[in-house]
Amino acid sequence: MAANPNEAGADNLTAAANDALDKNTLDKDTQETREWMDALSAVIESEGPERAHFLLEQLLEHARQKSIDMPFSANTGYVNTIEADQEERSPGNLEIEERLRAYMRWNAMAMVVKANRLHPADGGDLGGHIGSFASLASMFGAGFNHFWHAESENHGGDCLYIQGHVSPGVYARAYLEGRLSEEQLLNFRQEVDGKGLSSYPHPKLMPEFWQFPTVSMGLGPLMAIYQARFLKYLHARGIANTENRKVWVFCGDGEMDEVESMGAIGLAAREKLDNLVFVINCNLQRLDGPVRGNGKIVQELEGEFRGAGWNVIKLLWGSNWDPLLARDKDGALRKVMMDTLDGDYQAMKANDGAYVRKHFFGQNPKTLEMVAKMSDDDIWNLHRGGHDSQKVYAAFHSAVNHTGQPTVLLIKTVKGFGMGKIGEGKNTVHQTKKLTDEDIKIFRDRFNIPIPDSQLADLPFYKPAEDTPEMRYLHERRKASRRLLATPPHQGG
Ligand SMILES: Cc1ncc(C[n+]2csc(CCOP(=O)(O)OP(=O)(O)O)c2C)c(N)n1
Ligand SMILES: [Mg+2]
Repeated sequence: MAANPNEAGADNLTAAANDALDKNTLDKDTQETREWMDALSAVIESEGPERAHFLLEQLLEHARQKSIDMPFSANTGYVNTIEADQEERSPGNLEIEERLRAYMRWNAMAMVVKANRLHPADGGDLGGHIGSFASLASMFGAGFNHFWHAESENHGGDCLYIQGHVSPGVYARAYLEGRLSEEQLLNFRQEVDGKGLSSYPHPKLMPEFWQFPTVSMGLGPLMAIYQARFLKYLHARGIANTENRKVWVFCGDGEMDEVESMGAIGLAAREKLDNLVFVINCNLQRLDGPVRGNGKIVQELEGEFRGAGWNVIKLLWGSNWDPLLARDKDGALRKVMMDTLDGDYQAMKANDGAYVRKHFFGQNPKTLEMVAKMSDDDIWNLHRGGHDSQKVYAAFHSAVNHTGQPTVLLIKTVKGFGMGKIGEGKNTVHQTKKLTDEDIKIFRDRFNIPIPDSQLADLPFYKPAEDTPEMRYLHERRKASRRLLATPPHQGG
């Protein structure tokens, strides 16, 4: 028997498993433990994770039958649930989608900044938030372009519960589509004579646009569960064909702390509401600070939802992490990912590539070595999963095809993504509504918005000509939403 459990066969074990062995002072037979671990490693390597999962399920079931007391963890590693080689590929033109997204980011920002400039009588502090939509833009893009069904003769339409304070992003898309005018954008948050736009989704003020009111926070997730239940009821009773209709809910990670947000998740699982998709935008921040400085909100939510019986899909890391993870044979990188707490992740995003090298990869000589040939800029460009359109597409695809359970997508992003030093990962970003000329210039350059310096002071909205590939693509996607795929009834798609 090896005196130290880590002496023999250590290469076969992940760093986390070694760590677990180190901590396990109750281990009466380390050799036997290692044999079990080695056997599992061999199955994972030769037959893949699905087979390993199956065998573990069998063992657990067997143990349950034998009445063994089994503490159970509902958590998986701090990595993407969908393996890189299992991703469904997006059929879209990702380059065009990115450019369209850039215009929407610009117009959403301009709408909020102009509203505060134009209406100083309101204290120059009108609501509407730039940072939240900035973190969500890729998810809306995937939904509008590829998944959400508009109401049509073939389909009752999907139901969308949109996080209230990201309304500028939805208005920005509708503006490009020609469904809202510039005058309306200029009246954002000024509900004047029917010409303005409501701050938050408001079906009474804008009945042709919004389906459901979602502010105060917590109401969207709670109402959506009952909506999904009701759709199932209508179908089961033969009152309406709601078979293909989905209910999508967008919520903030801070919003999940409202008691209403998770108040009915047990019901959703019990009723097998596979017509329900929760998308939780885990930017790790709320109004003025971190959601969990000393913890991990994604892991916490994963445990709660899986414990309640939901299908959980985590999307944490963008595609350029894939080669690093593929090289992470002994799990050193995965362990750093798991050990780093949310407060530290936010400190990384509020700094730069050199800081990430030192404080993230520097936690272990092996991970530091992994990025030795990468520049600080390369390291900085290792994005979180929610900013990777391909991976967002794959996560949405997996969610809509899951049967028998509701699905929650836990998608990690950066609040204020692309806003640079004024926004990214800053505690103050939620309230950032006044940008200096220099900030605006940086924003324009970051997203290549074709507005010349001479016009920047006016902060014009931007819309490409109708015959450009971008606009043709946008209109084609909206039409497609009425045929088979994509887009909600009264909203931007
Ligand atoms: C019940 C309730 N309390 C407070 C607010 C004010 N409020 C609007 S957004 C926000 C923070 C939201 O944080 P999070 O849910 O993480 O969303 P994010 O903007 O980060 O996506 C707060 C406190 C509200 N709308 N509703
Ligand atoms: Mg948040």
